[in-house]
Amino acid sequence: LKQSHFGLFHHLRGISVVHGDINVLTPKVRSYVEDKIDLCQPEKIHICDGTDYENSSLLTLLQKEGTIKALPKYENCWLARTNPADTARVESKTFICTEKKSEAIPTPSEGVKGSLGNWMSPSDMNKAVKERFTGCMKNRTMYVIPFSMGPVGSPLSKIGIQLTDSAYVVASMRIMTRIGQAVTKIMNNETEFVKCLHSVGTPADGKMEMPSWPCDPERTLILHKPQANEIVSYGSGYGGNSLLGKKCFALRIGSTIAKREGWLAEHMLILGITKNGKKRYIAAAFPSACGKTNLAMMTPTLPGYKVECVGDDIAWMRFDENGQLRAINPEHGFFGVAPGTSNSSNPIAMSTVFKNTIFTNVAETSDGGVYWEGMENEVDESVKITDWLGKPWDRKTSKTPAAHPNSRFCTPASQCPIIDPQWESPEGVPISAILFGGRRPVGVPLIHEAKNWKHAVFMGASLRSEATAAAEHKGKVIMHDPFAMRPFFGYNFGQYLQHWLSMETRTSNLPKVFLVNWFRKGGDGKFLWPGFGENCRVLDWILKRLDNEDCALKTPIGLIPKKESLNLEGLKDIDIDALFKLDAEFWKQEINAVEKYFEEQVGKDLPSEMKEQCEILKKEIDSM
Ligand code: GTP
Ligand code: SPV
Ligand code: MN
Repeated sequence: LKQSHFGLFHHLRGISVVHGDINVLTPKVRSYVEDKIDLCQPEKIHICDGTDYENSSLLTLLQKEGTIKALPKYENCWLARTNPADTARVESKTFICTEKKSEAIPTPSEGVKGSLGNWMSPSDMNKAVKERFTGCMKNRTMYVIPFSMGPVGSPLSKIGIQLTDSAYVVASMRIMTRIGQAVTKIMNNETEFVKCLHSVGTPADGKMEMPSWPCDPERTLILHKPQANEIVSYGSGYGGNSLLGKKCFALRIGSTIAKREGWLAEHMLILGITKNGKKRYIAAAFPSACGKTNLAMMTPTLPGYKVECVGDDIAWMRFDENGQLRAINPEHGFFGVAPGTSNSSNPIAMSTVFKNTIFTNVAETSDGGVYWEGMENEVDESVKITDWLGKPWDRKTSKTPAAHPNSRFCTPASQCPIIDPQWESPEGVPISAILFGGRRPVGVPLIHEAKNWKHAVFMGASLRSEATAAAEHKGKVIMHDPFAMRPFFGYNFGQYLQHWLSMETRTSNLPKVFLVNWFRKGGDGKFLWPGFGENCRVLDWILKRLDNEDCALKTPIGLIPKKESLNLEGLKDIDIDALFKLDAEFWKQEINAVEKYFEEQVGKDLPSEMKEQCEILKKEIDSM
């Protein structure tokens, strides 16, 4: 027998295993892999062990293929440029596959197009998979990535096996999740796992637009089969489309598991905040590109506060035996929006990302570094810039952005200087408050508190926000984005609401819930609130409320800070009246829009409590 670098040479279904040991795979995993080998017909198999040796050989390969280039200004940092047709999640090509359509999505009214997810039947799914995947890995390597969402071995964690033909995906999954030997070591044949199949694909005509970034945008499809704990993703190498542990597993499949098992899988950051030696944890749901990473890593401007980061995108939460809500961050890295990140807005991210990081679709500097909108003060004007498309770019004359608005850094969470000491705690951190938020240029105050749990669920359900570059939506329209989860529900949103409402029966210790809006604008079109580190002033008010301080004023829409209770010390030129102004006309329209949305989009699946909340609010607003 020949000896390879890591053990014995083996074959799976006649295909040679060029790296890793097939004996680490449980019989169930092995049979899943064999099935997909028959379908995809790869040239080679590579079983990921997660070692540094493996990672550096993959990075070398990616360089050779032109997918990434080194950024010599930093330590072990890389720049990837994608095919310009593959730069964000594609929500229109993302489907939940169940026997009955009503399990996956609510039934919209006659003539209305549903916007709470897409459904596909199992037979259509099989057909779509067959069409796209048959032979799709010819001349390519199939990588087998065993990974854990959550600390390896934690009772709250879940395991996945991702098969992919992209080394970029392997290198990114290694940062975003825990992969390799650590995971296979704790698996036995009883261990359940989520099946994740991914291929960047090959266009039907066989012509690859950009050989360094293979993809098939025309036929891209991201499928989820909750009943089988299965994900199938074809045609895209980008972020949430290809790093299947993230949105596909941790949110879409995760939310269906959570519903079954009685917990919550949410699009939320988790932060710890310490004031006068007392520490609390807060979870917050904002839609994509609306400030989670920034809040999770914020540097408080007020003295005496410390913020620490548990996670910046996803929270898995459940009530423990004492009725305390506890959360883990299932991820192991940050896939953060680059533009807007700077030493003034997010110094913590800036001190996290300049080692061991893969940057995607940012601009490049002539001294071997990176550049994006927001870094104007960090890069000398004499330095030449190449934009995300690889073209020369000039600060003064170029009309397009240097970095793609959805360009990202993919960086290990452990490098974050304020990573919370408890961030990998297997039991999770105790959550005292939940925040919802979005981009609302008009009408919505800086902060208000929910009156009770049903109102809190209503607040989440009626969340709206301006569209961003994180998906394919165009323009600055205000979109409904309930719970910041609209693109990520794994099952019928009506049942999701029911699940949230049912939390009231699980504990007598519910977290307090708030809605924040950093993005309200004045008549001059400028943000009324400085945001970023100054958001600690809003967190400070939340802490006061958690201590049951009498600092809240009742309004028709909820509780807002009493005069003087929001600490504005040292802040200049804040138009506090404009930040908190409640306009009856605006709120009438708002509640009407939400009511219409519920009726048209959720219909008979809407829990009656939501309708009741609409009625209560309408009455209160009428008395404004
Ligand atoms: P996803 O990773 O897509 O889920 O996004 P996210 O919610 O983590 O958003 P992120 O923190 O990356 O912020 C996105 C954009 O919003 C960046 O360009 C930020 O600079 C900007 N932003 C974040 N916080 C604030 C704030 O408090 N005020 C203002 N004005 N902008 C902010
Ligand atoms: C988001 O869009 O919410 C993200 C980026 O966090 S992605 O991984 O593409 O989903
Ligand atoms: Mn996100």
